[in-house]
Amino acid sequence: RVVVTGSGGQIGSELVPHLRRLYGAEKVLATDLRPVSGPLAEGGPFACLDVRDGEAFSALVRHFRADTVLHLAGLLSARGEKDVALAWDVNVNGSATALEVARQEGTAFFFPSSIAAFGPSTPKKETPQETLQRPTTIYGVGKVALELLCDYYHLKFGVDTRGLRFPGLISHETQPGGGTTDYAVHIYYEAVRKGNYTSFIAPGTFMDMMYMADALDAVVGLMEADPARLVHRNAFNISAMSVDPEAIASAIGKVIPGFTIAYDVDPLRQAIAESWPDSLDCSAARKEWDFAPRYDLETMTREMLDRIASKGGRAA
Ligand code: VAH
Repeated sequence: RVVVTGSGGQIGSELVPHLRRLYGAEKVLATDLRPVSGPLAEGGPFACLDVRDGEAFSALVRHFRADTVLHLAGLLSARGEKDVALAWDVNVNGSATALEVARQEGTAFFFPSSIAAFGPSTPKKETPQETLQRPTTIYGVGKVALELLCDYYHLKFGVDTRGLRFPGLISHETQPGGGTTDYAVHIYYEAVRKGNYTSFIAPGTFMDMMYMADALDAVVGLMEADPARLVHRNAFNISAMSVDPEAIASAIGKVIPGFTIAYDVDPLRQAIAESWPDSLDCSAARKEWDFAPRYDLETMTREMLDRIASKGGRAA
């Protein structure tokens, strides 16, 4: 029985229905700071929750008899730079509260780390699973803090903590809000709507990306993995591709001939992108729990454009 925080976000809005299909709707309690509508609310149990409220959080987990907390609530990288105090309060205090609830209520705990947990002094190509982590965003600082705290809670209290360093996630259900990799989602919507896109990230800026379907499989694959195989826990490097705006534009052009890309670089998000790795080494995830993404740039592009076109180009 699973409690998911941040259920209305880019990952949560697809992970909750995915888990309900896998485990049964009544086994997955979706929570978010604000009420949600549609499938999330109608498809199974929902409750409002501010993850910083430990009392309310513990009560929800206890009454739902949860055995797992999947904690997704948080602010993304660019938004965090605009409100550092809020980013720290939600991403660190909120996540530390969630982890303490997991310890008190005896549940397993999933934490979403990110390629943002690395910084400019980290090796950029084939970034190792274990390496220097000196991120230069408040979002990244929070991710490293929680990676360390989750490993500590496992070591000290035996909490079954597990995490993934997500790359940029590309999806067609719910738009990400305030992320640096959001360009890689917007470009698909604009390609369907207008046949062109103006990117806020410069050509030649490579970042790890992955289709949302592979991210959902990775969460389930990790949480269901045999703990005896896990050498690492918080958090595994995972990625499906290392791309820049030009590569995505070229893949789109093969499906929508005449698609054009232009550039109007946003200095804030460009600087964040340049502080992150170009490509991750995902060998630990492959070895310890058989991580194997199914989508590459071409298959993801075809499916993204099909799904967005079938929605009439509207975001969720
Ligand atoms: C962001 N999409 O851009 C998130 C993610 C890897 C990037 O953490 O902030």
